[in-house]
Amino acid sequence: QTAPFPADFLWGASTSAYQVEGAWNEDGKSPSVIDMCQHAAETADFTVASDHYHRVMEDVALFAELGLKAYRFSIAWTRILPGGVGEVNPAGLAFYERLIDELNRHCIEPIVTLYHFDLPWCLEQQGGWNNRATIDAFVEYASTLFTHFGEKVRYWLTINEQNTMILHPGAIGLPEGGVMPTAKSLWQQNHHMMLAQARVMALCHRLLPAAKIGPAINTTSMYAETCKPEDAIAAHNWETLRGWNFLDVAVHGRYNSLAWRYLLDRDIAPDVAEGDAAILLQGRPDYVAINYYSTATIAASRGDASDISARAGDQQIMLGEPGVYRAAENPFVGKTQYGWVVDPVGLRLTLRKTWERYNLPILITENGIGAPDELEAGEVINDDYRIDFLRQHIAQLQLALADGVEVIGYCPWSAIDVVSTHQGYGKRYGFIYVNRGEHDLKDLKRIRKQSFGWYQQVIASNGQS
Ligand code: BGP
Repeated sequence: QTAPFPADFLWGASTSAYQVEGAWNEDGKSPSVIDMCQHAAETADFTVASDHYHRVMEDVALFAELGLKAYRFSIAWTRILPGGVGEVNPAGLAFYERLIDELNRHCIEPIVTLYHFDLPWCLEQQGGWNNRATIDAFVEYASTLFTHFGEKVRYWLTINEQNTMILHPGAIGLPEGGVMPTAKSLWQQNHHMMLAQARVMALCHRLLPAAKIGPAINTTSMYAETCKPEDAIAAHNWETLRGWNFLDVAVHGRYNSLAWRYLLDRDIAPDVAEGDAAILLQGRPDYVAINYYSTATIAASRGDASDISARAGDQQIMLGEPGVYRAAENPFVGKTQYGWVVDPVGLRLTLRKTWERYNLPILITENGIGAPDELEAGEVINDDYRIDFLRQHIAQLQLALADGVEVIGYCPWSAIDVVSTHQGYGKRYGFIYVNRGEHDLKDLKRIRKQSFGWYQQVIASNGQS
């Protein structure tokens, strides 16, 4: 039994500023933490990326041809407030104004992420998210955007994948010479981001009553490896710690009690100042955004280092946590060539659980498959695997709609090829190919992949293709 997609369903696609724009030091932009990270020498860095900054009109024209109803992108804080706070950079505002105006002109709904991994480096040098002053800085930055773009943007996202930043900081990159922060420091940063998010949601509602704002977490369901009760407990623990913990604070304004216990038991709970509890209660999201790629399968911990799987370095791969869970294999799902579990049914399950838990509309802000994507003769990119992947996920999304889940949009990652967080251009996700190598920029030409024409049909038929 399936349900039709709502007439105003937001068929979209996603990118983030630092992965697509390039122009990393142009027109007054200051460096972000990403610009100061050490990147693997064999993969592309983020200085040029897909050169979207210089080709924004051409790219939006392609998004319009694709038929997008929505485009989810992030704004680079470092273009708007190069000092983190204080003076506004008119050139930064002007760039996003052009982008937003052009999207609106094509009736493409802009969905704006305020912050996608790229904290201004100057703030990082003052302690970054460990410093409570960064909360005020984020509110000031958000307020600048709400004031400037409030008339033109209806959908806002606060922080992209806060859980990835806290649980897998190494996957995004550590600033040059940086050491991995301690767990205590990471959970303190998390607390400050939670406070910042709550204040920004409240501010949005006050300044822009017609706008909608929500968090964007990498959410996924966890399966127990067996029907052994201890495996079920481990899966429940990890699902809570990795996902619900973050959304519960955003939606209910208080920490999840299981997660808080976990932090207390390990002496890594954040310091909470007087008044923080009230701040967390200030802002309630209008919707929940989820980035969904994979599920994970979890077994009871053995309580020692053998819990940690030998594979490392990928935020989507659950590695194990001694005393909490052990990562297990699932014989019923597939895998991408990067080892990411492919589980379309898991999307339906995750949507159902998220809906049941929060009863808020859900926007899917990322979903997709990374692959090398070969450019063949005649400028053909045959990415049938992407079509298969997305088709199967859309089918499950449609079943979730029939289950009664309110899903308002689907924005696969990514609208156009972007630099992968740590695997360069060897791993692409876009509907539009960008002709560049890891270090050889070639001509950066935009070429429609096979999936472009397919997704065009999906959108044109409102999900019937
Ligand atoms: C998400 C991030 C994105 C994006 C995507 C794919 O976690 O929000 O920024 O990059 O994953 O990941 P990757 O680039 O590591 O393949």
